[in-house]
Amino acid sequence: MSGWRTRKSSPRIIAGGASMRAAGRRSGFTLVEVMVATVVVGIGVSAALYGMTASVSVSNTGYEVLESQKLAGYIYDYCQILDFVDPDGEPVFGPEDGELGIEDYDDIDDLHDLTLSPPIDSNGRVLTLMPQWSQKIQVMCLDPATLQVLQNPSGIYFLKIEVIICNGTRTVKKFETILTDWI
Ligand SMILES: [Ca+2]
Ligand SMILES: [Ca+2]
Repeated sequence: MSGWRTRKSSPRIIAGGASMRAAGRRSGFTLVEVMVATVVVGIGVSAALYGMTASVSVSNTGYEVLESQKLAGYIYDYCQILDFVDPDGEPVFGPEDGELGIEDYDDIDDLHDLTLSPPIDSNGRVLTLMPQWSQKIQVMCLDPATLQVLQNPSGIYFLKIEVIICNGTRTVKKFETILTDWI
């Protein structure tokens, strides 16, 4: 009897062991399944990182445009406190004799071909916290009738002020405006 029990019990153990191994195969993962899952997760992480990078880039671009508008606005405001034509002596296009820097400039065309880095605010104060930014200024005289650039202006003319805002070596935005002393 005991031999019978032994023989009879043995298949149950074997069957049980086979059942456990089968269950182990069902609940585990094959190498291929693990590799596929790794690839899928990798693609998902890459997509998420790309989305974050694109978002940061757009955010930085928006910030730079706003900063450039502000810095260009400072130059146009600063022009409002300068004279249209030099008030002293014989006016020339560009700085007159003895005007060595922005602190000496008193008419708008003195700013021609000037690069300010760090930039200035609308009162001429240097923005020391923005050392990587710059304001590049070009001033042109325009014929009021044709708006063409005058090489040798005389009489009444408009002034076109071009301001290019750079962040480091990169140009962020270019601005233009036309000023007149008619009004
Ligand atoms: Ca001048
Ligand atoms: Ca001047």
